[in-house]
Amino acid sequence: MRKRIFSGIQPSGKLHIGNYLGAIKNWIGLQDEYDCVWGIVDYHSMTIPYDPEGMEGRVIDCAATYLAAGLDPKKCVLMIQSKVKEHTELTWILNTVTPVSWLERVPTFKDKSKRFKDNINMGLMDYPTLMAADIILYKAHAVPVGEDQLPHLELTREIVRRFNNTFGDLFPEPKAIIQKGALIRGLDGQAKMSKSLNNCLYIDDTPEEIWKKLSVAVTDPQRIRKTDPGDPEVCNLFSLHQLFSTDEQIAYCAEGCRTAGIGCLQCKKILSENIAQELTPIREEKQKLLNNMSYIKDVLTEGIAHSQKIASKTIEEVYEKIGTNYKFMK
Ligand code: AQP
Repeated sequence: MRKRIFSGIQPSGKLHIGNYLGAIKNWIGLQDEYDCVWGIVDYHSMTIPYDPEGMEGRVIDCAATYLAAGLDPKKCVLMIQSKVKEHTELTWILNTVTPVSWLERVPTFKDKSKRFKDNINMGLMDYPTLMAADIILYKAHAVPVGEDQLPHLELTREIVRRFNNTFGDLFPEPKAIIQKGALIRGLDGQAKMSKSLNNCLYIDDTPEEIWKKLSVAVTDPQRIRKTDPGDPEVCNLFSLHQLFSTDEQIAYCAEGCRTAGIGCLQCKKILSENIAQELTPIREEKQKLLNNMSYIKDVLTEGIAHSQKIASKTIEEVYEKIGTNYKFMK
């Protein structure tokens, strides 16, 4: 029996290279080793203000991006969270063992409460409990996550411990799989790249758009003129070079930056070409997929049916543990 993994992305906008490098690209490498369930976690995306009319389009876009980037439905399961009702049902049950104080201290809740002052809703606070339900519904042993999601996963582990201690052992404590690209900063070099911040390079961006954004992106703030030597270690774009460029190009840019041998624009040009080279086939494949909606529908229908089977079995076990498997009703 292969170990199971669950992870997902919320369809809160177009997916960016943080989602690609911190999640999808790593998931591709895990498909052969683990029994993988990849979700489009639409209920998570309702925790900040959103456009209901655009939800369907964003879900389709997310599915097409997963497939175009290389997630293979012959090797993994692709599903939509809201279509397997046990995700929210289990969330309620987990809510009863999750102290409010655990949720109040989550960094994302603190950050988003500041950013969305007019909409500090219960869902925003309860996001990690829904995430815990997403994962343990499939009894996942591991979760590939970016660094930003680590506090959430730690909370999942605490919730699992609480549940198992209260009702008896049922769920494994999922471990984090942290891989390359664990934290991609926005092009302003400040916060992490986020769909809800205007700081993204999207997986869909054309070579022209990539160049337009990179040409004005923040580098080493101390390097004002081309003749100033810079420090690649503090340059946000250098960290992207390490994920997109060859060893020779990385060495060339690092040396050129330190000695002021090359300017930031030269360095950005190399990076821009490499990113475009990696993203263009994905963008083109995605376009083809979007013209073949019946295929996307079939993949998701099959994935949802598969997920449903696992979820139904787990929730029956949960009923048994929590005392709601009423024999007199049988
Ligand atoms: N900047 C990032 N660097 C590395 N990994 C990232 N991930 C997201 N942003 C980065 C990884 O993508 C997966 C799912 O992310 P998500 O979109 O569901 O949630 P999010 O992190 O809240 O994404 P955004 O873009 O910040 O969305 P908004 O702005 O709508 O809240 C996770 O594995 C995550 O680590």
